[in-house]
Amino acid sequence: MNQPSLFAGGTEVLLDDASGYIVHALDVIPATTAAEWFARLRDDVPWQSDRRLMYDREVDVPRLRAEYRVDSPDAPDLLLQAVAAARTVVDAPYDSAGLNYYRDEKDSVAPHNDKLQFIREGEPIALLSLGDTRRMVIRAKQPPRRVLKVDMVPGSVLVMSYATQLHYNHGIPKQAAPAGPRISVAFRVRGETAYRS
Ligand SMILES: O=C(O)CCC(=O)C(=O)O
Repeated sequence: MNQPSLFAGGTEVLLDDASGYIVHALDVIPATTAAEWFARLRDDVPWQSDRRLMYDREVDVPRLRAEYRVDSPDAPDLLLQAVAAARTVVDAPYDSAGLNYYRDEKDSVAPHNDKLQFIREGEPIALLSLGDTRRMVIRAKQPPRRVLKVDMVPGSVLVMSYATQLHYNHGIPKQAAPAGPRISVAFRVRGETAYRS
């Protein structure tokens, strides 16, 4: 398993025990770069609005999404730079970038764990944050249901080990306070697993 290296910009270890590790590395890219990447992704990505079944109704997924491969030199240059930045924190052979676009405080992602059938066993997930800060809530599945709250500041990379997906759910709740737009780029190692979750 890849263990995160110490990173000069400041690394907070939020969890490191038998249930896995979660590390938040700040200032992985400079603020000016984070702002530039945010604007380019917002303007250039063909964002998709998805629908999902909720009880007996179809509803909009409350954020926009896109997905790219990043294991080929043909991948968008910005995402190749972004995956290189994430790999300074944890050197996993990332091949997939899942992008989420939260337009305002009403957009969210419900508590979930990543679908492990679509991630190579043992490989960590790395989340690069761009745009406005949103709070992630990470909650243990078992009592006493420990809760971690992480302010996902632009330019940071949050690394969650594979094992944490068995023991914790994570989500970005809607919030009452106004929020500007945010983009997250979730790097995963899909390997030979089915590509799209
Ligand atoms: O936006 C984030 O930082 C979290 C995204 C997420 O949980 C996911 O893509 O599965």
